[in-house]
Amino acid sequence: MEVLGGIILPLPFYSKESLHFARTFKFQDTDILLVSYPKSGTTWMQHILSLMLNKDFQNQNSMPTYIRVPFVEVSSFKIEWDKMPAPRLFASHLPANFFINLKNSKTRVVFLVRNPKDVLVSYYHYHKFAKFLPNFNSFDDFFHQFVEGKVNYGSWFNHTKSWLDVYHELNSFLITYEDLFQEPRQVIQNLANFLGLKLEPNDLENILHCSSFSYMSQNYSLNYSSSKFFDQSNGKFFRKGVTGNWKEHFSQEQNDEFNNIYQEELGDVNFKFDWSLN
Ligand code: PPS
Repeated sequence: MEVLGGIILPLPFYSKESLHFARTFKFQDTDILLVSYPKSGTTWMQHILSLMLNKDFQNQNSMPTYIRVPFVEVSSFKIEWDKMPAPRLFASHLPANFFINLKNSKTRVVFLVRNPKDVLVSYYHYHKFAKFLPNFNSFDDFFHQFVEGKVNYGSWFNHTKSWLDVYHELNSFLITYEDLFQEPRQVIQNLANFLGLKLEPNDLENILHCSSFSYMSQNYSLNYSSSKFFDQSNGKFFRKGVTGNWKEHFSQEQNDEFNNIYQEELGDVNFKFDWSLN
């Protein structure tokens, strides 16, 4: 693990240069940027966005999401950004302070957030599965690293506050994993309205079908089941895909500790999320 730009990042994918590239990225008004903390449903939203923009379902379903919606900060992809056709679609897990020049653009920013307790649990399992991330002795060890922000991409709290701070100054749209899970049809329609896209009823049905957990988890091109970066005997990328799984992991003590930290960190934030912390 390396600390780059003030946050911990796993080295094979990032470098000082790649973070500099992200910081100085020249956004175009037609760009669409998906921002999320890891394990918030990013892959799900990458797939939905690319299905919405490119109606060629056959092609979209046979290409990994990280190719169709690349991460701005990942150096291992050699992408000719200038040659991408508009609207360019890309993603980032970085906090908002990396993207100060976004404020001067009309770039559409889709901000995806998930209940941090479920993020923590998903991340914990991901550490067992991803070969490039360290292993933890116990869930409790990981729990403390997470709440202290000592994990890949830093603190969930800082990340979320950073985007909430600038949210109203950007051309942005906030989606929660919980809403998408509860009402995918409505959320996808609202997202299409934000992006100025007209979805025919048939397109909407196709998007709903192809972005379902069962479809994505069984699709060889999407599910990372052959990736050398993952220990396939130790988990699955498409693990559970539900809300509230934290209840099967958190002890009462951990829950109380988390709620206190959440209150300290986000108590003053004037934003009400629709997830349940109890
Ligand atoms: S990453 O590695 O940061 O890009 O991970 P990310 O894609 O953000 O998050 C992975 C979690 O999202 C769940 N997921 C889904 N849930 C419901 N429906 C669909 N279609 C879907 N696709 C991905 C995935 O299962 C991970 O959550 P957990 O809780 O571990 O299952």
